[in-house]
Amino acid sequence: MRTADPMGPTRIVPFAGGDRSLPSLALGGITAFARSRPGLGGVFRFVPQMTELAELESLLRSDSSPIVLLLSNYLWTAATNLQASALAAEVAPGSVTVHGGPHTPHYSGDNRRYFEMHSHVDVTVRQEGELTTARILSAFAEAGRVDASVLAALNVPGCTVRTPTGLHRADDVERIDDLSVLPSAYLGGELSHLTPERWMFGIIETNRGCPYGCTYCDWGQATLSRVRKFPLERVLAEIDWLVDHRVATIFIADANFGIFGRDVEIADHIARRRNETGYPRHAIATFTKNTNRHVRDHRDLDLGRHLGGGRAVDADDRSRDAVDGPAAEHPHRAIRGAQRRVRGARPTRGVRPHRWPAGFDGRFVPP
Ligand code: B12
Ligand code: SF4
Repeated sequence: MRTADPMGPTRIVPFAGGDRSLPSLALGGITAFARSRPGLGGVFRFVPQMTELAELESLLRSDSSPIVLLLSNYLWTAATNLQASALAAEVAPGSVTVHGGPHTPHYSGDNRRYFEMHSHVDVTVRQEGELTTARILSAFAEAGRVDASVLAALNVPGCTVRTPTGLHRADDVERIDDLSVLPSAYLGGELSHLTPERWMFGIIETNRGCPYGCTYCDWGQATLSRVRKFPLERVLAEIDWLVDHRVATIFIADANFGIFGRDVEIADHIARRRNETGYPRHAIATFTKNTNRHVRDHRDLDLGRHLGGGRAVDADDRSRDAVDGPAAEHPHRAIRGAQRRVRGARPTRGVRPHRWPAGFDGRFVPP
């Protein structure tokens, strides 16, 4: 049986591997929410988010009692996260590794192979992670032990769990309808220790979900879903936090920025703060495609200029070309066409190129 160290609270270790300049907003939100749940703060000790393997290794070697390792898998973190997961299993046996995020295979066949290939993966989580992680920790707290089988016995939604008798795949988790229940990772200080002024991006979500269902897309595992909004005051406060912490680029993670009228106010806020302070230096958004009423209606206001002085916003220029151009009936064809016209950017298949900092290879060394 996997049992937590009876001498002290079990450590919860959020890890997004590889690069300090790319902390995981997802994990920040997940730990902020878990901390806010009654009872969990007293039972577990939340270690600040880590991005480097060496840091995790020194934590594990200094105290090898079992941990709950939360891993946020994106294309750029997945390989290091697997190393981290293997390390925890080796150095701190009895730990439970929880893999979530868009790069964690969630179709059942792919998911099964993932477990087969990586014997140190204990739990995978599909879709939004806040409720599921809080439920996982509550289950451990109630059972009085850190043991993946507890999650299978309780059939915790959204999880696939390795048990001694095989994999247990629970049903999908319900979507979080009211996003105001989620505390902000930035405002709650979950990421402050990771030197924000050196981040490549400060990501903000103003809403979640996408009403469309392009087959190749896994936008936050929330395609074909109702778009849910974060409270406007929170969005503006997060922008202020990023500006005050001199984060160079704000990346709006929405699938369809501009779909709501209030998005003009958000863009305006970014531009106003930039004019006052010089930050953010850049803002990047992916604009609403098929329904671009607000982008078009507000062309006089120029959403691009609002987002930060026009020339700072490369994504917006492409998008305006896209909504103006004859190819506007298909967002991706339009965007590819626009790419050819904007700053000599080379067209790519299906994915918009960003203007990466010179030498960008997935890692970013701040100047
Ligand atoms: C910001 C972003 C980037 C930034 C990353 C900056 C950074 N600091 O991380 C940059 C610009 C670098 C980037 C690059 C790319 N990206 Co990108 N990006 C995004 C974006 C817009 C937001 C990600 C995000 O933070 N969202 C906010 C968080 C809160 O939401 P979330 O990720 O959905 O997380 C939830 C769940 O997944 C889950 N979860 C996440 N982690 C964990 C962990 C645990 C333990 C649990 C339980 C749950 C859990 O809970 C979270 C909260 O509910 C997403 C699209 C989107 N909106 O999700 C694409 C996305 C992640 N990117 C994608 C792609 C394809 C790319 C590129 C490959 C594109 C390209 N060809 O250049 C490159 C990769 C470059 C490289 N060299 O590695 C894909 C998927 C990639 C993948 N499998 O990881 C996405 C999903 C977009 C899509 N087309 O579907 N990207
Ligand atoms: S519109 Fe964009 S975000 Fe939505 S499903 Fe299609 S590609 Fe994904």
